[in-house]
Amino acid sequence: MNKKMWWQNAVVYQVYPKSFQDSNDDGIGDLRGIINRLDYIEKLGVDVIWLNPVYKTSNIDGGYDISDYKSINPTFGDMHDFEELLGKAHERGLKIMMDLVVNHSSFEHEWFQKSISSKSTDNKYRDYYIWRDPVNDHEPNNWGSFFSGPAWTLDKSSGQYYLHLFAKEQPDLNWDNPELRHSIFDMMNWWATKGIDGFRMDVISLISKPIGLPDGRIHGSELYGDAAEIVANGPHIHDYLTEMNKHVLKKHDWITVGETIGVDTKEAEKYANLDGTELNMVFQFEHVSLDGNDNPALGKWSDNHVSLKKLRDNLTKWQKSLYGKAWNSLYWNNHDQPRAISRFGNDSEEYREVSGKMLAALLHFMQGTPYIYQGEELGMTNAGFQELSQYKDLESINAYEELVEKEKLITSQDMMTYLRARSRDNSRTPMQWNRDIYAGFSHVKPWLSVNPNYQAINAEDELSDPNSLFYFYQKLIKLRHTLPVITDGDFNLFKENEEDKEVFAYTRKNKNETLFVIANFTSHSVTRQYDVPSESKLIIQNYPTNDNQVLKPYEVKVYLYTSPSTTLHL
Ligand code: ISL
Ligand code: CA
Repeated sequence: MNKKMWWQNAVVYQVYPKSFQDSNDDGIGDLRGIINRLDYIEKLGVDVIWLNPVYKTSNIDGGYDISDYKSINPTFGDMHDFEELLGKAHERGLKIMMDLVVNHSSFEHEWFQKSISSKSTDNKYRDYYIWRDPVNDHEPNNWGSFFSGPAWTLDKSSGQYYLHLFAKEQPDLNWDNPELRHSIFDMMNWWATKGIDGFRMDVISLISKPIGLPDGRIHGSELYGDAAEIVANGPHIHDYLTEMNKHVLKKHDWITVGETIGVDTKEAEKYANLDGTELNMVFQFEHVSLDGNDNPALGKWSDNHVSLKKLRDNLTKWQKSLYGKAWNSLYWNNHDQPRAISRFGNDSEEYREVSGKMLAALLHFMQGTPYIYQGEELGMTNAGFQELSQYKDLESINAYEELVEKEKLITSQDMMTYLRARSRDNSRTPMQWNRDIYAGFSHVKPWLSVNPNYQAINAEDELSDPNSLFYFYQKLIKLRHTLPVITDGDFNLFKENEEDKEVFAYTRKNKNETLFVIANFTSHSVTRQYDVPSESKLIIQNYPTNDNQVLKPYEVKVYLYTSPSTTLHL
């Protein structure tokens, strides 16, 4: 694959339908709500909308527990609404990428209902899931679930355990069964006939389980073994994706991105190789795992701030390692991660907007396909919940029970602090459209509390302010669409930047163009001198004035140098 693919020049906007726009006043976002907001998404200028799951679901895990892959969650609408959304998006030149959740299904899925009904060898569905006999009256191995507790649940009637890396209502599918794999490929091709434009593949790095299902490592005082570590990038993962590519992906001009827990740059080179034999790109987790708790038993639960050096080293490694070999996806946050500004920037009134612009520019000038999570373009911040009862996400609720109540590893107060910093609900609060009650998301009380800061942070206000974060994102997207160097240039840190604790500065360079991206990561002014050719043009900045060598708090400046022989049409 040598020519540039359309998705290499695209920007994706992620919509979490439950929290985007409620159209029928039940407090829950829906497909009609998204249709009603297509103008807004089009105005931002993105190319693709990624929809988090919209399928029929048992609603245990925000739709990641699908009970029917071919029907729409009735709370969100029906298949006609979906087709209308797809049609209207296409009319505007917007593509739609769906979520594919096939590491597991819901326990209510027909396949699992048949699977659990009998362990007889005539029951072909038994082998669609992962069943094992007890070992010494216990679970078959020590794996813990991502959502606390063991990764195995006993089915009393058959005396066997089934595996669920996530909640017990999310049994893992057995990808070693060829018939299961083909059922999934058929379902994907069925969605292709509807005209969708691709898939984001949920925890796809976990589908090939290790032979013999060996115990995982136990970190610190943890109760269970680490399943993710031992399952990720299993023995047949690349065979299964190559097979999927042959039966499905290569037939369609799609965008595909694998959500790949446990993937390093070497593995990513396989998943997202530029020959196009597997997926287009992956979501890697390294840069959002650098600020975990120092106590390994607490994992992601912390309120640590990553140092600039660690973050820069990591992002630089991904930029350099994949260059010319595989394709990156670029993201600061999503429906599982806290809000970018609260985590990596500064969500105080004074610096929220300016730090949001700095983070946006830093990411959007890198190589890869950028993903904007709904509300990020407005500078939405973490939820700030004070009460445990405000949280709705099972990961947060279960973690509180396990770490505070059961294991007594930390105090309730500390856990509340960690939830405020890291809970997935931080990014799931309703989209802030305007200053009306419930931020214009709904006329009734939404399923999850609205962030009280919607009076200060909302789409309507930003659309009427030419200097808003919204228009800054719009400009970044336009620049990507106009300047080839953003898509194809190489990446280098400024040499003197490698140990810098305050500034992140890099270049992107192709034959004709060089970009110089310089960002102050701190809330104070700093002075730096970098060699930027004097003919360079300042193409974007987040302050009204430019003091050359002085970088104001969270200031970002991006210069473009064009070799004299070319003319640019900006
Ligand atoms: O965000 C996480 C880090 O702790 C995990 O909670 C998350 O479950 C993991 O990143 C996998 O995410 C995906 O699969 C889950 C689903 O709950 C997430 O929303 C989804 O993005 C199970 O389907
Ligand atoms: Ca609704």
